[in-house]
Amino acid sequence: MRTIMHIDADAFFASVEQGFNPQLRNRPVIVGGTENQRGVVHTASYEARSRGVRTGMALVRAKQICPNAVFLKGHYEHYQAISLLLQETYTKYTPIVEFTSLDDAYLDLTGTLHLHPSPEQIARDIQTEVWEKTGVGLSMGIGINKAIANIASDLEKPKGIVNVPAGKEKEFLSPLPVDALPGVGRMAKEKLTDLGIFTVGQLALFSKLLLEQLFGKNGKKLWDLANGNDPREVKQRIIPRQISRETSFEEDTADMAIIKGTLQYLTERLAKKLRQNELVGQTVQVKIRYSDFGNNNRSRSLPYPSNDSGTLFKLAETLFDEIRLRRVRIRHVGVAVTQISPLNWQVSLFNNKNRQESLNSIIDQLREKFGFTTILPAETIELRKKYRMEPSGYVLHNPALTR
Ligand code: TTP
Ligand code: MG
Repeated sequence: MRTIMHIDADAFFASVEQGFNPQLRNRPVIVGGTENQRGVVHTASYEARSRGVRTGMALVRAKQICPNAVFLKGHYEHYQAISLLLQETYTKYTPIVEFTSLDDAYLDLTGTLHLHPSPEQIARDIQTEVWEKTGVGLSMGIGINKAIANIASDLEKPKGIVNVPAGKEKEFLSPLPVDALPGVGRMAKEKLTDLGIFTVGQLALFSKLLLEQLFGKNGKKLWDLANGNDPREVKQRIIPRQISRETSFEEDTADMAIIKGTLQYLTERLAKKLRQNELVGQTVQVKIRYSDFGNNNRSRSLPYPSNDSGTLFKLAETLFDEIRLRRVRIRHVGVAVTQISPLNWQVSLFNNKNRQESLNSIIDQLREKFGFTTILPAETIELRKKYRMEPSGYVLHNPALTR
């Protein structure tokens, strides 16, 4: 029997802002942009939520219903710094911590419980430590698997601790509405309502076979969730601050086709890494080192995070072109992304599952099967003059990977 804890920070971005600036405490705070901007609410403090402000709402609308709110663009570096502190705190209790976004994580406590009085005590200790250090409240759920822990952590927000003792899963789930289950959105809920299914308990008693016919593969998952089963393991995962790909040229060069081709190739590798780990990055940085070891870096953010090599390279190329190149040969180039977040996390706000994404997943599959060089941007073909090509990629002179 496993003991899994799910921890989700309350109104994360807004709580961090309130933690950093005491004048914002107990006031409605909205993060997403200034009040006249066209964007949407990324999150709102609980003071603003009580007036009806929600994630995804237009900022203009939020201003109408909560005129005295403080509107902020947000400070991603602060959220990342606090996330790091959360990481440090959680890993004191178990090494098996899986961050699924900056503010939400699963802890597998199974192997370390004997060191502590109870899982609830661990929850209270973590909650107190994080609150005192950062002013961020945490909601936590404890159960025999990820789904139970996740559902439990959501029930008594903010600052709730909900423990579902082993064996009590069905009792716990049964009265909840179907959309308490992870993955059940508006559409699925409507479909289930049509079938006369309103609660998880009703769903658990429904025919598994029929659910499979109605919902395909997800039908089986849905039935399992409703019956309290979730075999997924907690995978050790933290969200990296930065992922970069860099290389030094064998001999310093001024050949633009080679330099840009290399930059594009590195971006291609970087994007593959992001997609492999189901991450997206919002800020792109280009790094250049000259033969006299002078450096030139330049970075800028995309309007929304991406893991598409074309999108990332377009910005990287612009940055490269903007760096006024000195009349000195180049010895080293690199590209990096920061402001990294998990892919699924942004879906609700930036719903752009499009042709490009489908194309990327086909490219990834082809490369998985036949090697990385099976498909490459035409411009990087220039690199064949310089580098040996193997199925796994160009054999770069002195490649450097950093995280
Ligand atoms: P959530 O944990 O979903 O929301 P929250 O922490 O603001 O509020 P709750 O108390 O309900 O947990 O997301 C964490 C942060 O991620 C949130 O503060 C803002 C950001 N975010 C986005 O940028 N885009 C999104 O689509 C969502 C859902 C969150
Ligand atoms: Mg949260």
